Order: sequence, then C-alpha cells, then structure tokens
Amino acid sequence: MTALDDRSVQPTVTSGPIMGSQKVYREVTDPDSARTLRVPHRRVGLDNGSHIDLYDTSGPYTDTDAAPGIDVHAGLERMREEWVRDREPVDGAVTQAAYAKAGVITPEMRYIAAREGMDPEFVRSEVAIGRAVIPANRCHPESEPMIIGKGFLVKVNANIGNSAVTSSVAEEVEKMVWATRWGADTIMDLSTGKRIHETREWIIRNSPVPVGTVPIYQALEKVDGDPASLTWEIYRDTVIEQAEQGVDYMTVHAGVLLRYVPLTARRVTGIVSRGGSIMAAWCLAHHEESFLYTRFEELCEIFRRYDITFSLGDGLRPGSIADANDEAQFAELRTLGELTHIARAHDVQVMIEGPGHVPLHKIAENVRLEEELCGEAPFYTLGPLATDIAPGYDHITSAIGAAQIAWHGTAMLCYVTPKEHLGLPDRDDVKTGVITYKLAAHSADLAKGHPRAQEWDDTLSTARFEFRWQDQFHLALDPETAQSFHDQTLPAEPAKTAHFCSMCGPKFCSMKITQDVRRYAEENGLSTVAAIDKGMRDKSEEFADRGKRVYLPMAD
Ligand code: IRN
Ligand code: FE2
Repeated sequence: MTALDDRSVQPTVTSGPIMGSQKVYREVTDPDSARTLRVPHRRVGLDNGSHIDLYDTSGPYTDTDAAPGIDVHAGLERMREEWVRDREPVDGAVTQAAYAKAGVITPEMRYIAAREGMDPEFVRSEVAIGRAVIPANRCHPESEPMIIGKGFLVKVNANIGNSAVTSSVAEEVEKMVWATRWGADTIMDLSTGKRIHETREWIIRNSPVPVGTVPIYQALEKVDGDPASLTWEIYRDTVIEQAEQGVDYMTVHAGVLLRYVPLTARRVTGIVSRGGSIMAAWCLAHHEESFLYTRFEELCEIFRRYDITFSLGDGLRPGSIADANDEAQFAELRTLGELTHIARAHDVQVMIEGPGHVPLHKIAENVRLEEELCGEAPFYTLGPLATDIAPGYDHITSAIGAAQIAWHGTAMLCYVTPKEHLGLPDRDDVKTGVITYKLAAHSADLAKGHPRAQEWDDTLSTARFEFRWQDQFHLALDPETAQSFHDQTLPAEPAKTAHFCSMCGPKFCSMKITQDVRRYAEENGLSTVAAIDKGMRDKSEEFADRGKRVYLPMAD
C-alpha cells in the first residue's frame, strides 16, 4: 500500500480556472524525440476580443474542466516518465547539467524555452555554465519543467509543511495546490514532527512544480531531536529516502564550518537558521568538522544519480538588520563557493541560498559577492527583510528587500508570509505571501527588461484607462480581491462599465478627464496641447460657475 491509498486522508483541493482565465496548452514539437510537448499558459480573454497568455504554475488543477474531478489518490499524470526513461546517459551522467554541457537540448529545456519565450539554445547554454538550474528529479515525473536563473523570469518559492503542533497531511496538500494556483514556482515541504514521509509523498505525487526539502530536519526526527546523535549514515539514508520519492532540490547547510561558529557569538540574533543551528550544535558537540562538508563528494554522487539540485543553505545568514553582511555570513558564502565548484565538477546543479535580514544599502554587495564567489550560480534569497520593526507585516518588509535583490540578479525568492516570526502560516497567509512575492518578482522582471514582462502591465494599464473593469480584474495577480474591493463601494452591474470608481467619484476621475480632453481635441481639430490649454480654460470657467467648490454634492 502506498501513502496515497490511505483513504483516511481526504484532501479537498481547490480546482477550476482562476476567475476570468482559461487554461491553454501550446503545442511544441521536440525535434529530437518527435514528441509533442504541451506547454501550459493562463489565457486572459479581454472584452475587446483580444487575449494575453501569462506564465502558469498551477498545473492541471486550473484546467477548464478540472473542477471538481481531480483525484488526489491517483496523483498527477507522469508526463516526464518517458523522457527520462528514453535518454542515454552522457559520460555516465543523467543530469540536465551533463546534457547541457554535452550540447544536448533536452525536452525539459524545450518546454522551458516555450514557457519563458526564450530560445532553447539559450536555455541550454545557461544550464551548461551553471548560471541556471532545472530542478527535476528523475523520480518526480509529474512536474512541469521550470528554470531558475538570472536570465529568466524571477521565480518564487513557497514554504509549506506541518509542524509538530499543527496541521494535517490533507491541509498541506491543499496548501501546495493553493500556493501554485497563485503563482508559486516551487514549493518546499518543511514538515517536522509526525508523518513526514507520508506528507511528502502526498505532496510530490500531486505537485506540478518542483519540490524542495531540508533533509536534516527529518534526520533530526530520526534521532529524537538530539543534534549530537546525528551521523553521516543517518543523514545519507534520509537523503536517499527523499531522493527516491522525487525531491527535486535539497537545502544542505554544508557551509557551516566548526571554525565559523564562534564568529556568531557577538551577534544580536546569533544563528537563526534551523539547519544551521543543528549543524553548529553537532560540530560543537563533537568538536569535529561538519559531515556535510567532509562527505560532500559522496553527497554529489547521490544527487547526480537522481539529478537533484543542491540548494546550498545559508546556515549563518543574518537574522537581524544589525547582523547583516558580517564576517560569519561571508565566511560561509566563501565555503559555499568552494562547494559549488566541486558539485559542478560532478555535473550536479547548484543554487545558493541567501539572507534573511539586510537593509537596502547592503543588498547589492550580497549579490556581487555571491556571483563572484559562487561562479554566478543562481542566488535564492529569503526576502530579505529591509527592516525589523514590523512583525505582522513581514511579507511587506521582506518584499521591499526581495524586489531590490531580484533586480540586482537574484533568481528565486523564498516567500515570507505575514506570520513570519509569529507562527505557522495558514492557507490565507500562503496566498498573501505568494501574491506579495509575485509582485516583487515581476517588478524585478520589468526593471531587468525581460522581453515579455511589460506586455502584462501595458495590457492592464490600457484596460484601466479604457474603464474595462472586468478586464482589469481578470488581468490582476489576484482577480478576486481586485473585484471584491471594487464591489465593496460600487456593486451594481452598470459600475462595471462606468467611467469612474469610488476613489475619485464621477467628477474627479483624472483618466476620464484625460479622455475628455483627447476627444475634445479631435472634435475641435486642435492638437492635444492646444486642446488641453483650451480645455483647462473651459474647466476653470466651469469651476468658477459652480461656486469654486472642490467637493461637489453627490447629487450634482
Ligand atoms: C532560502 C534562502 N535562505 C533560506 N531559505 C529557505 O529557508 C530555504 O530554502 C528553506 O526553505 C529554509 C531553510 O531554513 P533554515 O533551516 O536555514 O532555517
Ligand atoms: Fe527572521
């Protein structure tokens, strides 16, 4: 019996299209295998008959005919199974990095190119030099290929997972579906406590996005929470157990060296990384170098067999503004750089985890150093929070830092929810966190000039200017919230075509006035400048006629 046969677990997952969108699959042929790849997009149809196709992370759950028929006990279709089975190793390796270096464009790379609107050869070359990674364990054939690298759309990871005290397997499966619905590009299952293996099985078999984990958490459960009792063998077996299940990338805190631990002694917040503190405790208890570091090449061999991507953990990241960019943080980063080159020599893909808490003026240095020390391996940061003063709002304090660091070149952002520092996020927090991070990521895509990013903004701006309210809602990252805010004050159907909203009211809508000016110019055969001039004079007379009152009664 597999975990998914357990009928006592009955997840009810959200399914059906996002409001105003339709799932479409664009077909691409892979010339090498003659296979047809079906690449998903979220299509938003517009009132004027046109449409825009947006990047879509949500998997089959948002298929037009998905509701309510998703069978979570069956798991998703194993789309990549044949791709993986049919290809020959190169130099004994089956990783995307090995194929890329050998000049092979895999179906995953073609799929990604179609998703991102990029040339497949560019995808291959970025993976070959290690500036991008494709987290895709051979044992997770259900996942839709995606890429993490500074030359591509900035990605967002959502952490889910139960803790010893709260939440069940079914809730976590729904959180995964829910997070990807709103745009999470990957999810990490950080479960601790009971039923870790089963929870992960449920999540992976039903996840359309890559799944990451931190294996040291489960290893610690196996020794009843006592870090000193951990051994390389327990850790290794845990990694293999998770690898077999299909975990696509793993956080490994291999840069926490024995000699770095004293560097944290004077910090305001010491070591805040869970994995980092476990390894620091182990090193101190044994007065020995970390087994993650001394056994790193053996770990590379395991990762290579499955094509698991390293996410080298920042176990010494700063946990406060005061500790940002200190010696402990950068000492660890240098070690992560050394390990990056070892992993690459094994054809294993690598990304580098980054902070945490960093004030705005110290952000750029983080990216510069990471790129220099780690050979431009994709940077994957946790925010960072730009200030510590707003618990309850740390999705925002961290999105401020996240937008900045992504603009500088961070490839993936680990979301932070409003519950950060306070408690385990629930389903609503997951949505708030994902949406907040998508807007940070997209802001960076715009600033970096991703060729397709601005099209979305322009389409929404035009709909807004033309008072196509439905289009404006449907184009939003979160259509439901946009519509419900609008409808709180103007719920009636005619308001959906009205040339104003309740913020300025009918008389003071700047966009309506601009449109009036343009029409006036056309009707009077004037240039817009002359028309504005004449229009302004007319308006000023009208203003005087009405008694020079700024606020007019509603009935007026
Ligand atoms: C991301 C960047 N820096 C840390 N992260 C995430 O934090 C990482 O991907 C994982 O989800 C989590 C690991 O936390 P600890 O064990 O370092 O606290
Ligand atoms: Fe923190």
